[in-house]
Amino acid sequence: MSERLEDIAIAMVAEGQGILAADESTGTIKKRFDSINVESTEDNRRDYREMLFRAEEAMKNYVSGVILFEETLFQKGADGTPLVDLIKAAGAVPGIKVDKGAQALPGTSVEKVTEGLDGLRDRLAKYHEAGARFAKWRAVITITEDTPSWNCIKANAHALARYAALCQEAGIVPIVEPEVLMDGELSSHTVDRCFEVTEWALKTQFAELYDAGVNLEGMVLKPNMIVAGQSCTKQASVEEVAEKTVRCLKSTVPASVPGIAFLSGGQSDELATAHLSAMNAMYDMPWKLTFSYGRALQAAALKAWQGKSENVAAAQRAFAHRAKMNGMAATGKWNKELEQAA
Ligand code: 5MM
Repeated sequence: MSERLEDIAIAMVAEGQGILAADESTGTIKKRFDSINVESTEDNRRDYREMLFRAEEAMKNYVSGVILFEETLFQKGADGTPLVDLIKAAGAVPGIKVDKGAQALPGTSVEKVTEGLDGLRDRLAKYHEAGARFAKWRAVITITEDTPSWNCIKANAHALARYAALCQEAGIVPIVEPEVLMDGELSSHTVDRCFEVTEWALKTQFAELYDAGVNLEGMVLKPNMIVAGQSCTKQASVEEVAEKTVRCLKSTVPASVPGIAFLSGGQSDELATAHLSAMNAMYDMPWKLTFSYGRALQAAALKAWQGKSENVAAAQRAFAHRAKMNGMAATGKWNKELEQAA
């Protein structure tokens, strides 16, 4: 693999492929395992993720990169093979979540700022040595009647830009993820409010990236789509989400960014696929538009697995199906009949 940042970024958004977000932190993976009554032990986490990375059909054809939690980057499979080697053998790029999570922003009751810059330069050197060639940092922006505040938008954009510059210095491609939340208790906002806030966050983000000297050709953006909040009574159609998302991105993301890989954010598996496919089918864009899904790629596989070795093949098939559907969406070729046929 070439070591130029630009080439790594292009490989991460290769035609018909996308990124598997398997970087659930300890608390989040516990929640996922609780939903199938599996205890979150180190071995169970290893078995689950090893199962995904050994799902050859999905990994070789539709997965360009995998975001790992630190534990997984240094973990070995049951037979002693480092999990990173499984990812590389499938032709995908290993990546690492480097943020230390979103913490309460002083002076507000709901807003958060993502932490983790202290000591990041040293950690990045260690991650590069272990094989990671891209990284991820996620900021969360909450919409309420009074938020987001400028303080929240600015603090998160600034931290993301400092993180991105440190990554590039270490030979690691930064995924920049400013997520405007669609789920949670405070999520009754309209699709237009999501547009307005996302546009604000992304405009601020690219100004900060410019100030920090980040090479836009050596990064990938991971944004939310423009959707109504989960508890809003008026949900937008697939076409409206596609139109508003592309319009928002065209007005904020420079053409020098090679690719945009969406988060799913709590959308159902099928809607996350349908939205991505509609954008790619309906619009010409200067960047690649693909997926970097966590829940929308893993939910079916997790449910099929149930923590049992006899379910591994079925879970891998479920993962391969979802990965294929999203791979097709990344070229605008998905349709509902493909789901039904499966
Ligand atoms: C896989 O989940 C990632 C880690 O979340 P925590 O730090 O909360 O454990 C998360 O950042 C994820 O990569 C993005 O939210 C995209 O995942 P979804 O499920 O929104 O597609």
